[in-house]
Amino acid sequence: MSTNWWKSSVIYQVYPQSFKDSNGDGIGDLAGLTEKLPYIKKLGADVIWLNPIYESPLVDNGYDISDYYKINPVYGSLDDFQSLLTTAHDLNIKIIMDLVVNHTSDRHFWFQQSCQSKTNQYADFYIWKDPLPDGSAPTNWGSTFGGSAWEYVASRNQYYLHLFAKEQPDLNWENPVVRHEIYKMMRHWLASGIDGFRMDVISLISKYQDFPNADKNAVYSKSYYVGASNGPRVHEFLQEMNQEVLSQYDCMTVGETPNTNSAQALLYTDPGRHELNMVFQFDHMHLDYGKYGKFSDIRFKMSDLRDTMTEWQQSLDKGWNSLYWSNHDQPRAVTRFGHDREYRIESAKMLATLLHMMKGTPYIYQGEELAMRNVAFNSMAQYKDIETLSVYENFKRIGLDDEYINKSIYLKSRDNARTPMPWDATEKSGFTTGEPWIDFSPDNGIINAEACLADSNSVFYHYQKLIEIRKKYPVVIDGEYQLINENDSDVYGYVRVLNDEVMIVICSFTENKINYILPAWLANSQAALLLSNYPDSPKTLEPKVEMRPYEALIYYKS
Ligand code: TEU
Ligand code: CA
Repeated sequence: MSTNWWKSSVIYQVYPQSFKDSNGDGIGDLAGLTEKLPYIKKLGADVIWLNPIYESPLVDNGYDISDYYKINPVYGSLDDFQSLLTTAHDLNIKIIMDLVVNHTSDRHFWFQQSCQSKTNQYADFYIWKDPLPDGSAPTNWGSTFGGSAWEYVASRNQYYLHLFAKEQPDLNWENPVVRHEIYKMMRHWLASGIDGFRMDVISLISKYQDFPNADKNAVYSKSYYVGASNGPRVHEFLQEMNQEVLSQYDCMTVGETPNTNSAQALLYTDPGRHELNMVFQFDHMHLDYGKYGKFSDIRFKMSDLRDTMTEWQQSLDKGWNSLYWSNHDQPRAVTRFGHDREYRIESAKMLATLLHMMKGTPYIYQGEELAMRNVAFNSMAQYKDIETLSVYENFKRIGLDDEYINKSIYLKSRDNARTPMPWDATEKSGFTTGEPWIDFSPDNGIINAEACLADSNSVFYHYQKLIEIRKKYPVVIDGEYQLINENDSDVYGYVRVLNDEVMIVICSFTENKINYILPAWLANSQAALLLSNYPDSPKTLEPKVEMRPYEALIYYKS
Protein backbone atom coordinates (compact mmCIF):
# COMPACT_ATOMS: atom_id res chain seq x y z
CA MET A 1 0.00 0.00 0.00
CA SER A 2 2.75 2.41 0.78
CA THR A 3 4.75 4.28 -1.81
CA ASN A 4 8.08 5.94 -1.23
CA TRP A 5 6.88 9.55 -1.43
CA TRP A 6 8.83 10.34 1.73
CA LYS A 7 12.10 9.78 -0.13
CA SER A 8 11.52 12.73 -2.42
CA SER A 9 9.83 14.93 0.20
CA VAL A 10 11.23 17.85 2.14
CA ILE A 11 9.90 18.23 5.64
CA TYR A 12 9.29 21.47 7.49
CA GLN A 13 9.18 21.22 11.27
CA VAL A 14 6.70 23.40 13.13
CA TYR A 15 6.98 24.05 16.85
CA PRO A 16 3.34 25.06 17.33
CA GLN A 17 3.63 27.25 20.41
CA SER A 18 6.19 29.45 18.64
CA PHE A 19 4.91 29.55 15.07
CA LYS A 20 1.90 31.84 14.88
CA ASP A 21 -0.60 32.98 17.51
CA SER A 22 -4.09 33.62 16.15
CA ASN A 23 -5.91 34.78 19.30
CA GLY A 24 -3.49 37.04 21.16
CA ASP A 25 -2.76 34.79 24.15
CA GLY A 26 0.93 34.77 23.22
CA ILE A 27 0.98 31.08 22.34
CA GLY A 28 1.13 29.83 18.79
CA ASP A 29 -1.81 27.67 17.77
CA LEU A 30 -3.38 25.53 15.06
CA ALA A 31 -5.41 28.34 13.53
CA GLY A 32 -2.21 30.40 13.32
CA LEU A 33 -0.43 27.58 11.55
CA THR A 34 -3.34 27.11 9.14
CA GLU A 35 -3.11 30.80 8.28
CA LYS A 36 0.60 30.42 7.48
CA LEU A 37 0.37 27.30 5.33
CA PRO A 38 0.86 29.33 2.11
CA TYR A 39 4.25 30.40 3.47
CA ILE A 40 5.32 26.77 3.87
CA LYS A 41 3.87 26.02 0.44
CA LYS A 42 5.88 28.86 -1.06
CA LEU A 43 9.06 27.44 0.43
CA GLY A 44 8.22 24.18 -1.32
CA ALA A 45 8.09 21.76 1.60
CA ASP A 46 5.87 18.71 1.11
CA VAL A 47 5.31 17.61 4.68
CA ILE A 48 4.94 19.31 8.06
CA TRP A 49 6.19 17.63 11.20
CA LEU A 50 4.13 19.05 14.02
CA ASN A 51 5.62 18.89 17.51
CA PRO A 52 3.20 17.55 20.17
CA ILE A 53 -0.19 19.27 20.37
CA TYR A 54 -1.92 16.77 22.65
CA GLU A 55 -3.37 17.53 26.07
CA SER A 56 -0.44 18.13 28.39
CA PRO A 57 0.55 20.04 31.52
CA LEU A 58 3.52 21.26 29.41
CA VAL A 59 6.27 20.40 31.87
CA ASP A 60 8.35 19.50 28.82
CA ASN A 61 6.40 21.52 26.26
CA GLY A 62 4.05 18.76 25.26
CA TYR A 63 6.40 15.77 25.48
CA ASP A 64 4.43 14.95 28.62
CA ILE A 65 1.04 13.84 27.33
CA SER A 66 -1.92 13.48 29.68
CA ASP A 67 -4.45 12.43 27.02
CA TYR A 68 -3.41 11.08 23.63
CA TYR A 69 -6.85 11.64 22.14
CA LYS A 70 -7.25 15.31 23.03
CA ILE A 71 -5.73 18.48 21.67
CA ASN A 72 -4.33 20.87 24.22
CA PRO A 73 -6.90 23.69 24.25
CA VAL A 74 -4.14 26.32 24.11
CA TYR A 75 -3.53 25.14 20.54
CA GLY A 76 -7.19 24.90 19.59
CA SER A 77 -9.88 22.27 19.17
CA LEU A 78 -10.22 19.04 17.24
CA ASP A 79 -12.13 21.05 14.66
CA ASP A 80 -9.17 23.39 14.31
CA PHE A 81 -6.98 20.37 13.83
CA GLN A 82 -9.26 18.91 11.16
CA SER A 83 -9.37 22.20 9.34
CA LEU A 84 -5.58 22.44 9.47
CA LEU A 85 -5.39 18.97 7.98
CA THR A 86 -7.92 19.69 5.24
CA THR A 87 -6.34 23.00 4.30
CA ALA A 88 -2.89 21.42 4.23
CA HIS A 89 -4.07 18.51 2.09
CA ASP A 90 -5.77 20.93 -0.30
CA LEU A 91 -2.37 22.55 -0.75
CA ASN A 92 -0.81 19.13 -1.22
CA ILE A 93 1.03 19.34 2.08
CA LYS A 94 1.07 16.30 4.33
CA ILE A 95 1.14 16.40 8.13
CA ILE A 96 2.95 14.05 10.45
CA MET A 97 2.44 14.17 14.19
CA ASP A 98 4.77 13.57 17.07
CA LEU A 99 4.23 10.24 18.76
CA VAL A 100 5.46 10.28 22.34
CA VAL A 101 5.10 6.75 23.67
CA ASN A 102 8.22 6.05 25.66
CA HIS A 103 6.51 7.91 28.49
CA THR A 104 3.34 9.80 29.36
CA SER A 105 2.69 12.68 31.70
CA ASP A 106 2.34 11.83 35.37
CA ARG A 107 -1.13 13.38 35.00
CA HIS A 108 -2.21 10.70 32.57
CA PHE A 109 -5.10 8.58 33.91
CA TRP A 110 -3.03 5.41 33.48
CA PHE A 111 -0.31 6.72 35.73
CA GLN A 112 -2.67 8.08 38.35
CA GLN A 113 -4.23 4.64 38.55
CA SER A 114 -0.89 2.86 38.43
CA CYS A 115 0.31 4.78 41.48
CA GLN A 116 -2.62 3.58 43.49
CA SER A 117 -2.11 -0.13 43.66
CA LYS A 118 0.09 -3.03 42.67
CA THR A 119 -2.87 -5.05 41.48
CA ASN A 120 -5.32 -2.88 39.53
CA GLN A 121 -5.49 -3.09 35.74
CA TYR A 122 -2.96 -0.26 35.31
CA ALA A 123 -0.50 -1.55 37.89
CA ASP A 124 1.96 -2.75 35.23
CA PHE A 125 1.52 0.10 32.75
CA TYR A 126 4.72 1.70 34.06
CA ILE A 127 8.09 0.44 35.24
CA TRP A 128 7.98 -0.07 38.99
CA LYS A 129 10.77 -1.50 41.13
CA ASP A 130 11.24 -2.14 44.81
CA PRO A 131 13.76 0.00 46.69
CA LEU A 132 17.16 -1.52 47.41
CA PRO A 133 17.47 -2.91 50.96
CA ASP A 134 18.76 0.46 52.17
CA GLY A 135 15.74 2.18 50.65
CA SER A 136 17.64 3.72 47.76
CA ALA A 137 16.79 3.71 44.03
CA PRO A 138 16.97 0.42 42.10
CA THR A 139 19.84 1.56 39.83
CA ASN A 140 22.32 4.42 39.64
CA TRP A 141 20.79 5.89 36.48
CA GLY A 142 20.47 9.64 36.14
CA SER A 143 17.62 11.21 34.15
CA THR A 144 17.95 13.57 31.19
CA PHE A 145 16.63 16.58 33.07
CA GLY A 146 18.55 16.14 36.31
CA GLY A 147 18.51 13.89 39.36
CA SER A 148 17.88 10.18 39.55
CA ALA A 149 15.87 8.37 36.87
CA TRP A 150 13.80 6.81 39.68
CA GLU A 151 11.12 8.46 41.78
CA TYR A 152 9.71 6.98 44.98
CA VAL A 153 5.95 6.66 45.49
CA ALA A 154 4.86 5.89 49.06
CA SER A 155 1.47 4.42 48.14
CA ARG A 156 3.24 1.50 46.41
CA ASN A 157 6.45 1.67 48.41
CA GLN A 158 8.18 1.47 45.03
CA TYR A 159 10.15 3.54 42.57
CA TYR A 160 9.02 4.26 39.01
CA LEU A 161 11.39 4.87 36.12
CA HIS A 162 11.54 8.20 34.27
CA LEU A 163 14.34 8.70 31.75
CA PHE A 164 13.26 12.33 31.40
CA ALA A 165 11.57 14.55 34.01
CA LYS A 166 9.90 12.93 37.00
CA GLU A 167 6.63 14.15 35.47
CA GLN A 168 7.35 11.85 32.49
CA PRO A 169 7.05 8.25 33.76
CA ASP A 170 8.23 5.57 31.32
CA LEU A 171 5.62 3.21 29.94
CA ASN A 172 6.17 -0.50 30.36
CA TRP A 173 6.41 -1.84 26.81
CA GLU A 174 6.81 -5.38 28.16
CA ASN A 175 3.09 -5.22 28.93
CA PRO A 176 1.11 -6.21 25.78
CA VAL A 177 -1.91 -4.24 26.97
CA VAL A 178 0.17 -1.05 26.91
CA ARG A 179 1.36 -1.80 23.40
CA HIS A 180 -2.14 -2.43 22.14
CA GLU A 181 -3.43 0.78 23.71
CA ILE A 182 -0.69 2.63 21.85
CA TYR A 183 -1.48 0.94 18.54
CA LYS A 184 -5.15 1.74 18.98
CA MET A 185 -4.33 5.40 19.54
CA MET A 186 -2.06 5.45 16.47
CA ARG A 187 -4.82 3.97 14.32
CA HIS A 188 -7.17 6.64 15.61
CA TRP A 189 -4.93 9.48 14.38
CA LEU A 190 -4.08 7.81 11.09
CA ALA A 191 -7.76 7.20 10.46
CA SER A 192 -8.39 10.90 11.05
CA GLY A 193 -6.19 11.58 8.04
CA ILE A 194 -2.66 12.32 9.24
CA ASP A 195 0.22 11.14 7.10
CA GLY A 196 2.60 9.62 9.59
CA PHE A 197 4.55 9.96 12.79
CA ARG A 198 7.80 11.25 14.16
CA MET A 199 8.46 8.87 17.04
CA ASP A 200 10.00 10.39 20.11
CA VAL A 201 13.01 8.53 21.62
CA ILE A 202 11.82 5.31 20.04
CA SER A 203 15.23 3.67 20.58
CA LEU A 204 14.56 3.79 24.33
CA ILE A 205 11.27 1.88 24.60
CA SER A 206 12.72 -1.56 25.34
CA LYS A 207 14.58 -1.79 28.64
CA TYR A 208 17.10 -4.47 29.53
CA GLN A 209 15.13 -6.38 32.11
CA ASP A 210 18.14 -6.94 34.35
CA PHE A 211 18.38 -3.13 34.73
CA PRO A 212 22.20 -2.95 34.77
CA ASN A 213 23.94 -0.20 36.70
CA ALA A 214 25.80 2.37 34.63
CA ASP A 215 29.54 2.87 34.60
CA LYS A 216 30.52 5.48 37.18
CA ASN A 217 32.25 7.55 34.47
CA ALA A 218 29.14 7.88 32.31
CA VAL A 219 27.68 11.37 31.96
CA TYR A 220 25.02 11.13 34.67
CA SER A 221 22.09 12.52 32.67
CA LYS A 222 22.64 9.88 29.96
CA SER A 223 23.70 7.03 32.20
CA TYR A 224 20.41 5.20 31.58
CA TYR A 225 21.54 4.45 28.00
CA VAL A 226 23.23 1.26 29.16
CA GLY A 227 19.91 -0.26 30.17
CA ALA A 228 17.51 1.51 27.88
CA SER A 229 18.88 2.22 24.42
CA ASN A 230 18.37 -0.23 21.55
CA GLY A 231 17.12 -2.73 24.07
CA PRO A 232 16.52 -6.43 23.49
CA ARG A 233 12.94 -6.17 22.19
CA VAL A 234 12.94 -2.82 20.40
CA HIS A 235 12.89 -4.34 16.90
CA GLU A 236 10.26 -6.88 17.86
CA PHE A 237 8.04 -4.08 19.18
CA LEU A 238 8.47 -1.97 16.05
CA GLN A 239 7.75 -4.93 13.78
CA GLU A 240 4.61 -5.59 15.74
CA MET A 241 3.63 -1.91 15.48
CA ASN A 242 4.33 -2.00 11.77
CA GLN A 243 2.20 -5.04 11.24
CA GLU A 244 -0.68 -3.87 13.40
CA VAL A 245 -0.72 -0.23 12.39
CA LEU A 246 1.77 1.27 9.96
CA SER A 247 1.44 -1.27 7.17
CA GLN A 248 -2.30 -0.55 7.00
CA TYR A 249 -1.80 3.07 5.95
CA ASP A 250 0.16 5.01 3.34
CA CYS A 251 2.14 6.84 5.99
CA MET A 252 5.73 7.81 6.74
CA THR A 253 7.68 7.27 9.92
CA VAL A 254 10.82 8.77 11.34
CA GLY A 255 12.13 7.48 14.63
CA GLU A 256 14.17 9.64 16.93
CA THR A 257 16.94 7.32 18.02
CA PRO A 258 19.38 8.62 20.61
CA ASN A 259 22.52 6.54 21.11
CA THR A 260 22.13 4.66 17.84
CA ASN A 261 25.00 3.98 15.46
CA SER A 262 24.70 3.48 11.72
CA ALA A 263 24.69 -0.33 11.95
CA GLN A 264 21.76 -0.17 14.37
CA ALA A 265 20.05 2.47 12.22
CA LEU A 266 20.13 0.07 9.31
CA LEU A 267 18.16 -2.41 11.39
CA TYR A 268 15.48 0.19 12.02
CA THR A 269 15.25 1.38 8.42
CA ASP A 270 15.92 -1.60 6.14
CA PRO A 271 12.57 -1.88 4.31
CA GLY A 272 12.80 -5.67 4.33
CA ARG A 273 12.52 -5.62 8.12
CA HIS A 274 9.26 -3.64 8.19
CA GLU A 275 10.03 -1.23 11.02
CA LEU A 276 10.54 2.50 10.24
CA ASN A 277 11.27 4.53 7.12
CA MET A 278 14.14 6.53 8.62
CA VAL A 279 15.63 7.66 11.91
CA PHE A 280 17.12 10.82 13.37
CA GLN A 281 20.67 9.99 14.36
CA PHE A 282 22.75 12.15 16.69
CA ASP A 283 26.39 11.57 15.70
CA HIS A 284 26.82 14.98 14.08
CA MET A 285 25.11 16.58 17.09
CA HIS A 286 27.80 15.16 19.36
CA LEU A 287 30.84 16.61 17.60
CA ASP A 288 30.92 19.58 19.93
CA TYR A 289 30.10 17.78 23.16
CA GLY A 290 32.53 18.20 26.05
CA LYS A 291 33.27 17.01 29.51
CA TYR A 292 29.74 17.86 30.67
CA GLY A 293 28.02 16.55 27.55
CA LYS A 294 25.96 18.81 25.32
CA PHE A 295 26.50 22.04 27.27
CA SER A 296 30.06 22.75 26.21
CA ASP A 297 31.88 25.68 24.64
CA ILE A 298 33.66 23.50 22.11
CA ARG A 299 33.47 24.18 18.39
CA PHE A 300 33.01 21.23 15.99
CA LYS A 301 35.79 20.38 13.54
CA MET A 302 34.84 20.30 9.86
CA SER A 303 36.83 17.12 9.27
CA ASP A 304 34.87 15.34 12.02
CA LEU A 305 31.62 16.53 10.50
CA ARG A 306 32.69 15.30 7.07
CA ASP A 307 33.71 11.90 8.47
CA THR A 308 30.43 11.48 10.31
CA MET A 309 28.19 12.61 7.47
CA THR A 310 30.10 10.44 5.03
CA GLU A 311 29.83 7.41 7.23
CA TRP A 312 26.05 7.81 7.42
CA GLN A 313 25.75 8.54 3.71
CA GLN A 314 27.60 5.35 2.87
CA SER A 315 26.49 2.86 5.46
CA LEU A 316 22.71 2.96 5.40
CA ASP A 317 22.67 1.05 2.14
CA LYS A 318 19.12 -0.33 1.91
CA GLY A 319 18.00 1.95 4.73
CA TRP A 320 17.33 5.66 4.42
CA ASN A 321 18.77 8.79 6.06
CA SER A 322 17.03 11.76 7.53
CA LEU A 323 19.05 14.94 7.16
CA TYR A 324 18.94 17.77 9.68
CA TRP A 325 21.01 20.56 11.16
CA SER A 326 18.66 21.58 13.90
CA ASN A 327 15.30 21.06 15.56
CA HIS A 328 13.46 22.15 18.72
CA ASP A 329 16.14 20.44 20.88
CA GLN A 330 19.16 22.01 19.24
CA PRO A 331 20.70 25.45 18.93
CA ARG A 332 20.47 27.35 15.65
CA ALA A 333 22.46 25.78 12.84
CA VAL A 334 24.10 28.93 11.53
CA THR A 335 25.58 29.70 14.95
CA ARG A 336 26.68 26.16 15.57
CA PHE A 337 28.03 25.12 12.16
CA GLY A 338 28.32 28.37 10.22
CA HIS A 339 29.31 31.98 10.88
CA ASP A 340 26.45 33.92 12.42
CA ARG A 341 27.70 37.47 11.92
CA GLU A 342 29.52 38.71 8.81
CA TYR A 343 28.77 35.56 6.82
CA ARG A 344 25.40 34.67 8.28
CA ILE A 345 23.67 34.64 4.90
CA GLU A 346 26.46 32.94 2.97
CA SER A 347 27.10 30.28 5.60
CA ALA A 348 23.40 29.54 6.12
CA LYS A 349 23.06 28.95 2.38
CA MET A 350 26.21 26.85 2.39
CA LEU A 351 24.90 24.60 5.17
CA ALA A 352 21.57 24.25 3.39
CA THR A 353 23.33 23.31 0.16
CA LEU A 354 25.57 20.73 1.79
CA LEU A 355 22.66 18.99 3.51
CA HIS A 356 19.96 19.16 0.86
CA MET A 357 22.03 17.60 -1.90
CA MET A 358 22.76 14.56 0.26
CA LYS A 359 21.00 11.22 0.13
CA GLY A 360 18.05 11.18 2.49
CA THR A 361 15.03 13.23 3.45
CA PRO A 362 15.87 16.79 4.58
CA TYR A 363 14.20 18.49 7.52
CA ILE A 364 14.02 22.28 7.82
CA TYR A 365 13.37 23.60 11.32
CA GLN A 366 11.19 26.73 11.44
CA GLY A 367 13.31 29.85 11.12
CA GLU A 368 16.27 27.99 9.66
CA GLU A 369 15.09 29.25 6.26
CA LEU A 370 15.55 32.78 7.63
CA ALA A 371 19.01 31.98 8.97
CA MET A 372 17.90 32.69 12.52
CA ARG A 373 20.80 32.51 14.94
CA ASN A 374 21.19 31.77 18.64
CA VAL A 375 19.42 34.18 20.92
CA ALA A 376 21.34 36.70 22.98
CA PHE A 377 19.16 36.75 26.10
CA ASN A 378 20.33 39.15 28.82
CA SER A 379 19.39 37.08 31.79
CA MET A 380 18.81 33.50 32.91
CA ALA A 381 15.24 34.49 33.79
CA GLN A 382 14.42 34.59 30.08
CA TYR A 383 15.09 30.89 29.64
CA LYS A 384 12.06 28.62 29.96
CA ASP A 385 13.22 25.16 28.99
CA ILE A 386 13.34 22.44 31.63
CA GLU A 387 16.66 21.15 30.27
CA THR A 388 18.33 24.56 30.44
CA LEU A 389 17.02 25.24 33.94
CA SER A 390 18.24 21.89 35.21
CA VAL A 391 21.66 22.29 33.58
CA TYR A 392 21.95 25.75 35.13
CA GLU A 393 21.15 24.43 38.58
CA ASN A 394 23.51 21.51 38.18
CA PHE A 395 26.40 23.63 36.88
CA LYS A 396 25.93 26.06 39.77
CA ARG A 397 25.86 23.20 42.25
CA ILE A 398 29.12 21.70 40.99
CA GLY A 399 30.72 25.13 41.08
CA LEU A 400 31.38 25.93 37.42
CA ASP A 401 32.10 29.59 36.84
CA ASP A 402 29.40 31.91 35.55
CA GLU A 403 31.21 32.69 32.35
CA TYR A 404 31.27 29.03 31.34
CA ILE A 405 27.67 28.51 32.43
CA ASN A 406 26.37 31.49 30.48
CA LYS A 407 28.40 30.70 27.42
CA SER A 408 27.45 27.04 27.22
CA ILE A 409 23.79 27.89 27.73
CA TYR A 410 23.90 30.57 25.04
CA LEU A 411 25.54 28.03 22.72
CA LYS A 412 23.35 25.03 23.46
CA SER A 413 20.04 25.88 25.10
CA ARG A 414 16.99 24.44 23.38
CA ASP A 415 15.36 27.85 23.82
CA ASN A 416 17.56 29.13 21.00
CA ALA A 417 15.18 27.30 18.70
CA ARG A 418 12.00 28.12 20.58
CA THR A 419 11.66 31.88 20.39
CA PRO A 420 8.64 33.04 18.37
CA MET A 421 8.86 32.96 14.61
CA PRO A 422 9.65 36.48 13.42
CA TRP A 423 7.08 37.21 10.72
CA ASP A 424 7.90 40.88 10.40
CA ALA A 425 9.89 43.73 12.00
CA THR A 426 7.08 45.12 14.16
CA GLU A 427 7.23 45.14 17.94
CA LYS A 428 5.42 41.80 18.32
CA SER A 429 7.09 40.35 15.24
CA GLY A 430 3.73 39.59 13.61
CA PHE A 431 3.62 36.55 15.90
CA THR A 432 1.06 37.73 18.43
CA THR A 433 -0.86 40.77 19.57
CA GLY A 434 -0.29 39.85 23.22
CA GLU A 435 2.66 38.89 25.38
CA PRO A 436 4.64 35.96 23.93
CA TRP A 437 5.10 32.92 26.18
CA ILE A 438 8.87 33.26 25.69
CA ASP A 439 10.75 36.44 24.78
CA PHE A 440 11.41 37.37 21.18
CA SER A 441 14.91 37.15 19.84
CA PRO A 442 16.44 40.64 19.77
CA ASP A 443 17.26 39.93 16.10
CA ASN A 444 13.68 40.07 14.90
CA GLY A 445 13.97 43.63 13.62
CA ILE A 446 16.50 42.49 11.02
CA ILE A 447 15.91 38.75 10.70
CA ASN A 448 12.29 38.12 9.76
CA ALA A 449 10.14 36.45 7.13
CA GLU A 450 8.85 39.66 5.57
CA ALA A 451 12.39 40.88 4.91
CA CYS A 452 13.45 37.51 3.50
CA LEU A 453 10.44 37.27 1.22
CA ALA A 454 11.17 40.75 -0.14
CA ASP A 455 14.78 39.92 -1.01
CA SER A 456 15.28 37.60 -3.98
CA ASN A 457 18.77 36.77 -2.68
CA SER A 458 17.56 35.68 0.74
CA VAL A 459 18.23 32.38 2.44
CA PHE A 460 14.51 31.58 2.05
CA TYR A 461 14.78 31.58 -1.74
CA HIS A 462 17.97 29.57 -1.59
CA TYR A 463 16.06 26.83 0.24
CA GLN A 464 13.28 27.14 -2.33
CA LYS A 465 15.80 26.56 -5.13
CA LEU A 466 17.36 23.59 -3.37
CA ILE A 467 13.92 22.02 -3.05
CA GLU A 468 13.30 22.61 -6.75
CA ILE A 469 16.61 20.96 -7.60
CA ARG A 470 15.67 17.92 -5.51
CA LYS A 471 12.43 17.61 -7.42
CA LYS A 472 14.04 17.97 -10.82
CA TYR A 473 17.12 15.75 -10.68
CA PRO A 474 16.73 12.07 -9.75
CA VAL A 475 20.43 11.92 -8.86
CA VAL A 476 19.68 13.84 -5.64
CA ILE A 477 17.26 11.16 -4.49
CA ASP A 478 18.87 8.00 -5.77
CA GLY A 479 22.48 8.80 -6.65
CA GLU A 480 25.50 7.23 -4.98
CA TYR A 481 27.39 9.49 -2.60
CA GLN A 482 31.12 9.81 -3.06
CA LEU A 483 33.44 12.02 -1.07
CA ILE A 484 36.10 14.00 -2.95
CA ASN A 485 39.33 15.57 -1.67
CA GLU A 486 38.81 13.82 1.61
CA ASN A 487 41.75 15.53 3.26
CA ASP A 488 41.00 19.12 2.36
CA SER A 489 41.26 21.21 5.50
CA ASP A 490 38.40 23.64 4.85
CA VAL A 491 36.23 22.43 2.02
CA TYR A 492 33.69 19.63 2.08
CA GLY A 493 33.22 18.33 -1.45
CA TYR A 494 31.20 15.35 -2.63
CA VAL A 495 29.58 14.03 -5.76
CA ARG A 496 26.33 12.22 -6.37
CA VAL A 497 26.27 9.79 -9.29
CA LEU A 498 23.32 8.08 -10.98
CA ASN A 499 23.90 6.46 -14.37
CA ASP A 500 25.10 9.38 -16.54
CA GLU A 501 24.09 12.04 -14.08
CA VAL A 502 26.82 13.61 -11.93
CA MET A 503 26.21 16.29 -9.34
CA ILE A 504 29.19 17.98 -7.72
CA VAL A 505 28.74 19.81 -4.44
CA ILE A 506 31.54 21.97 -3.04
CA CYS A 507 31.14 23.79 0.26
CA SER A 508 33.66 25.99 2.05
CA PHE A 509 33.68 26.14 5.84
CA THR A 510 36.12 29.02 6.13
CA GLU A 511 35.96 32.79 6.00
CA ASN A 512 39.25 32.84 4.10
CA LYS A 513 39.58 32.84 0.34
CA ILE A 514 41.13 29.59 -0.75
CA ASN A 515 41.90 27.47 -3.80
CA TYR A 516 40.16 24.18 -4.34
CA ILE A 517 41.63 21.79 -6.92
CA LEU A 518 39.23 19.28 -8.42
CA PRO A 519 40.30 15.65 -8.71
CA ALA A 520 41.41 14.74 -12.24
CA TRP A 521 38.26 12.82 -13.17
CA LEU A 522 36.12 15.88 -12.58
CA ALA A 523 38.52 18.63 -13.60
CA ASN A 524 37.44 18.72 -17.23
CA SER A 525 33.91 17.48 -16.82
CA GLN A 526 32.42 20.72 -18.16
CA ALA A 527 29.71 20.44 -15.53
CA ALA A 528 27.34 23.41 -15.45
CA LEU A 529 26.57 25.58 -12.45
CA LEU A 530 23.13 24.89 -10.97
CA LEU A 531 23.28 26.99 -7.83
CA SER A 532 25.67 29.06 -5.79
CA ASN A 533 25.50 31.42 -2.84
CA TYR A 534 27.47 34.12 -4.68
CA PRO A 535 26.11 35.99 -7.70
CA ASP A 536 29.10 35.44 -9.97
CA SER A 537 30.42 31.91 -9.50
CA PRO A 538 31.92 30.33 -12.65
CA LYS A 539 29.20 28.99 -14.95
CA THR A 540 31.26 25.93 -15.82
CA LEU A 541 33.24 23.90 -13.34
CA GLU A 542 36.89 24.91 -13.46
CA PRO A 543 39.76 22.57 -12.54
CA LYS A 544 40.83 25.03 -9.88
CA VAL A 545 38.08 26.92 -8.07
CA GLU A 546 38.75 30.08 -6.08
CA MET A 547 36.44 29.64 -3.15
CA ARG A 548 35.20 32.72 -1.34
CA PRO A 549 34.11 32.74 2.33
CA TYR A 550 31.54 29.99 2.90
CA GLU A 551 30.98 29.62 -0.82
CA ALA A 552 28.74 26.74 -1.85
CA LEU A 553 28.55 25.43 -5.40
CA ILE A 554 26.43 22.85 -7.16
CA TYR A 555 27.51 21.70 -10.62
CA TYR A 556 25.75 19.17 -12.76
CA LYS A 557 26.27 17.20 -15.92
CA SER A 558 24.45 14.37 -17.60
O1 TEU B 1 14.37 14.30 22.83
C1 TEU B 1 15.11 13.16 23.17
C2 TEU B 1 16.50 13.37 23.38
O2 TEU B 1 17.32 12.60 22.93
C3 TEU B 1 16.86 14.48 24.29
O3 TEU B 1 17.59 13.92 25.32
C4 TEU B 1 17.69 15.38 23.56
O4 TEU B 1 18.94 14.78 23.42
C5 TEU B 1 17.86 16.63 24.33
O5 TEU B 1 16.66 17.34 24.30
C6 TEU B 1 18.91 17.43 23.66
O6 TEU B 1 19.41 18.32 24.53
C7 TEU B 1 13.01 14.09 22.69
C8 TEU B 1 12.31 15.38 22.34
O7 TEU B 1 12.73 15.80 21.07
C9 TEU B 1 12.56 16.37 23.42
O8 TEU B 1 12.05 17.64 23.10
C10 TEU B 1 11.94 15.85 24.68
O9 TEU B 1 12.28 16.68 25.76
C11 TEU B 1 12.42 14.43 25.01
O10 TEU B 1 12.42 13.58 23.87
C12 TEU B 1 11.49 13.80 26.01
O11 TEU B 1 10.28 13.48 25.41
CA1 CA C 1 -2.89 31.35 20.75
